[in-house]
Amino acid sequence: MDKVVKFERNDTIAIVTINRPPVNALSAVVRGGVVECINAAIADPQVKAIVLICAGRTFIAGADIAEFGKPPKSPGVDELLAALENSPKPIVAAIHGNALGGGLEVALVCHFRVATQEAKLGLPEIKLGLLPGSGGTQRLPRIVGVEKALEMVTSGIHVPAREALAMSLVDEIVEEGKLKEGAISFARRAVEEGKPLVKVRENNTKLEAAKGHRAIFENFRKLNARKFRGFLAPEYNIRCIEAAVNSSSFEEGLAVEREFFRELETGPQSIAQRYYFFAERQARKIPDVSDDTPTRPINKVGVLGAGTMGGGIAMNFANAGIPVTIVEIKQDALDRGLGVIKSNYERTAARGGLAPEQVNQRMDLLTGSLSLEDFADCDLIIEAVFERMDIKKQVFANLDRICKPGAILATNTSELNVDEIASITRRPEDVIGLHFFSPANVMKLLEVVRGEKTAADVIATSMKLAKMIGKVAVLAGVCHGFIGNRMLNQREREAKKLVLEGASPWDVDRVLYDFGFPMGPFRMNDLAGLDLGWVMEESKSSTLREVLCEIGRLGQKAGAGYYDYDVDRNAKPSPVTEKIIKDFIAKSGKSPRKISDEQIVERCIYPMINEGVKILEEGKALRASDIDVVWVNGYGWPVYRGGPMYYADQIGLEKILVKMKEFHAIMGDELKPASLLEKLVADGKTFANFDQLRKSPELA
Ligand code: 3H9
Repeated sequence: MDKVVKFERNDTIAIVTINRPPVNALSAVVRGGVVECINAAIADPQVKAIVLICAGRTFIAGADIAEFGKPPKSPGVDELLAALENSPKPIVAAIHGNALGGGLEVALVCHFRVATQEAKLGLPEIKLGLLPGSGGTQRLPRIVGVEKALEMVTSGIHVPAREALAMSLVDEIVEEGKLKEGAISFARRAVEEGKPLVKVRENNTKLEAAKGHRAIFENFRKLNARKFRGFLAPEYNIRCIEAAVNSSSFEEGLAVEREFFRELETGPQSIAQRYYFFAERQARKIPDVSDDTPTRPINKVGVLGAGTMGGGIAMNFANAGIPVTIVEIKQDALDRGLGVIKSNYERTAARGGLAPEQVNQRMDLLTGSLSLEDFADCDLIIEAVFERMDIKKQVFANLDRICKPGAILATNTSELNVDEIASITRRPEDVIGLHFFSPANVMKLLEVVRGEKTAADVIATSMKLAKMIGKVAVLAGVCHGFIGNRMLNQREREAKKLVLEGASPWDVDRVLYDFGFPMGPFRMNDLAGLDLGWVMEESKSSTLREVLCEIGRLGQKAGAGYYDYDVDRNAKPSPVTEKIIKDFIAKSGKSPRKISDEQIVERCIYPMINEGVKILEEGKALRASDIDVVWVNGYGWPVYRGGPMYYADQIGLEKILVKMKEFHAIMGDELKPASLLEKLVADGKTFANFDQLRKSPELA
């Protein structure tokens, strides 16, 4: 077997190669191997300079996340960094793929850095609820300045090599495929020219400008308050950069970083976010669809419907360079749809997110048509038409007639029965649900809905394609509302019931906002429009929503819904809504009761979790962690709470069961505890145990 870290010599240049797939993470064996090889290179009198390089797809992508929270193994990262930084011979980090987190921190203690054009560099620890814990917060601002460093550590952005060069984060760009030669040549030049051995820690020039300017940090906090809300790590990252600026020595700043890192690492937010990191990757694995399942080529996509959903879906593929045919019924709807897409791209370009020529390149990939027949040469067709079974069936009968053999026929339905839709075709094995979330060009989640007869290669292709277009895919089975909406329906129903029991819509919204959601259910309903699916002629004044619609309070767009809205769309509690609620309660003959914030959380969240368990027991989700991935990506569940099923494990399944039994006794069968929940509690198990058992059935 190949050594994890290998030492070789090219004349006077030592090459230390890390080969630890998949991403050369800094696990103990890597750290040990690098220290050993660097020491060997230093001791070798023939060696004048050293190149640190990685095999496989990437440079070091960070610390080994699986090692966090476990007893430390020697040598530690600090020992490794010291060996590199204090080397009396120049060390050149040769970067391809990604240099992330601890990987970039390693590169920053090397005396020089070269990178391929495609390489990306960043400190993404924030995404794990952490901060760069090996000097990154102290060294980065010394190279790129305080403002850029603040932005990089709090966003976790991966900076492309060209930009990194402009910020002096790398010293030279090397031709793709010639990294080793380029790094060796750089190392030779460093020796020949007697380049001084740069120690980033010694350079304070870029920090001086920020010294004593507290406003830089205050403004940054203010500007990002909304984005950082609820998270601990952004504030700790900022404080570390402040420490870099204001400490009397590098070591003092480093000590601050170490202390904050330890606090975050052992805190509940980072533990939840690390769980989530692996959950997202686990979701790609489907037990009966092996990784080597052949996939179908997707060179052209068809999208039926140029409305908000269809347009957003089409943009995903154009962004990935895949041509799309968009079909609409009427020319004006098609023109409008394409116009909206163009202005979306133009807005992104105006913000600097796209080069102007890219707008045209992407628009050129989109072809509008009024004829379904134009789907004949598409490899994947996604329909985004009105949510009605009869309409969907008609569409699929046509697609079956028109589309070439082997084409994947996908429905974007958010709740309809995919098997029933598939049954109208002669090829149900080619039919799948691809449930995008609105706005489809922005939202990361894709529920991939597997029909009873969907072929394995259709599933494998859909999962692969999702990654290609930057989506996080989760496999769901056919059931009403699939994973996400099926659980959301529980929350919606209970929130509305709570309001008729005495809680105000603003109380419910405030509690869920404080829990970490971007907005509560009533604000969300107002935003979506209360008239969604409502018809005046059929309205019976039997629900709060119906009454609001009947008097024209259709939501934010009408300036009034559950809330009143001012011209700037700020929401204010509405006395009109309050009066209607009061009348409803009076009519029911019950008295409003005082409902605590804790009760609101329990009533809104526990039934959702209970529904999640039912989804699991019916096999409609593969794992509890898949449900968490759906909720974090599609419904704004705060990632620092892991997801609803992870959250349930933290508060204890027994507590949830007790409450569900209470709700069931008072409110009937729609709140009946799931039998799997009862079983897990009886066995003293958690959802994490459940997933573990699924992974290794022999343990069950
Ligand atoms: C850190 O560095 C802290 C320091 O500041 C201080 C230390 C003291 N560890 O994502 P993929 C696995 S914190 C362990 O599908 P891609 C991943 O689970 C770290 N495992 O590939 C998956 O395994 P499996 C800072 C890791 O090509 C496989 O690799 N760094 C790690 O789509 C492939 O991953 C980060 O946060 C890891 N660090 O994307 C970077 N990284 O096949 C985290 C990956 O069994 N990583 N794995 O499911 C990434 O962002 C992406 O993996 C990357 C590649 C962009 C590199």
